[in-house]
Amino acid sequence: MVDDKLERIVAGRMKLKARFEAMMRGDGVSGPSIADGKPQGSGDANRHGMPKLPVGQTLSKKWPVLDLGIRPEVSQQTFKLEVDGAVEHPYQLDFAGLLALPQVQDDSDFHCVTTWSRMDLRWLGVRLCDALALAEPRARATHLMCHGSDGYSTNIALEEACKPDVLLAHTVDGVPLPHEHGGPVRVITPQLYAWKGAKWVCRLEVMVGDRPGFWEQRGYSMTANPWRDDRYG
Ligand SMILES: Nc1nc2c(c(=O)[nH]1)N[C@H]1C(S)=C(S)[C@@H](COP(=O)(O)O)O[C@H]1N2
Ligand SMILES: [Mo]
Repeated sequence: MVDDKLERIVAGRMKLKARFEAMMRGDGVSGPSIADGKPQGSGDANRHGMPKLPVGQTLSKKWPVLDLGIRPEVSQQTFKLEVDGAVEHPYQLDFAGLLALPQVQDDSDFHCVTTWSRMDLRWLGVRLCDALALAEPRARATHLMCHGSDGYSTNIALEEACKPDVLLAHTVDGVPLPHEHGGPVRVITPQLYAWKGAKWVCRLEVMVGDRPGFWEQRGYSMTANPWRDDRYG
């Protein structure tokens, strides 16, 4: 980790943090916030007395695989992530580049809109916010489209994308993220339904304004908050 890169991350993070804290407060400049200010249901340590499972969810001991049935040929050797769109500094990251960024371990839960939840997965990866900060999202940027190399896409608000438990994850429960679960690298969004986390992530497209991704075009919720049973429409 070279020092100037770290400085850029820290400076970028502080700028983004101030911006999205203001958005969460609903400062009247960026419009009303759709994000919750407090972490909800994100791993045992962060559950803050919330019920263990959001309404309508069932605990699953197994970890089902849910995707479009297309398994792209991507490995740690061929992994490439583009960060582009409404940013000052578009850039690319390979797997070594991802490992060179600050690594974060976090325990969190995984809620699928099809009603199963997996609890207390131990993830290792890079904060999505750090990866975005390096690109410096433009002042007018509001949302992010995450693309998977199977052609999948899903949209999230930047204030959700910048929550500290949203990771570009490469390791789960001590092992490299299995390919069927989106390895080598996927996004996880513990405070939103799991479809908001792109498996085999290959592109982070920063956007000015919102646009529906794959499931959102088919009637899934733009916001996807499990604690509000915010599944469809
Ligand atoms: N690239 C990609 N990411 C994806 C999907 C997909 O089809 N393609 N499915 C989503 C859905 S609907 C869910 S519930 C989770 C499932 O992740 P899992 O297969 O690891 O359980 O991945 C999400 N991310
Ligand atoms: Mo899902």
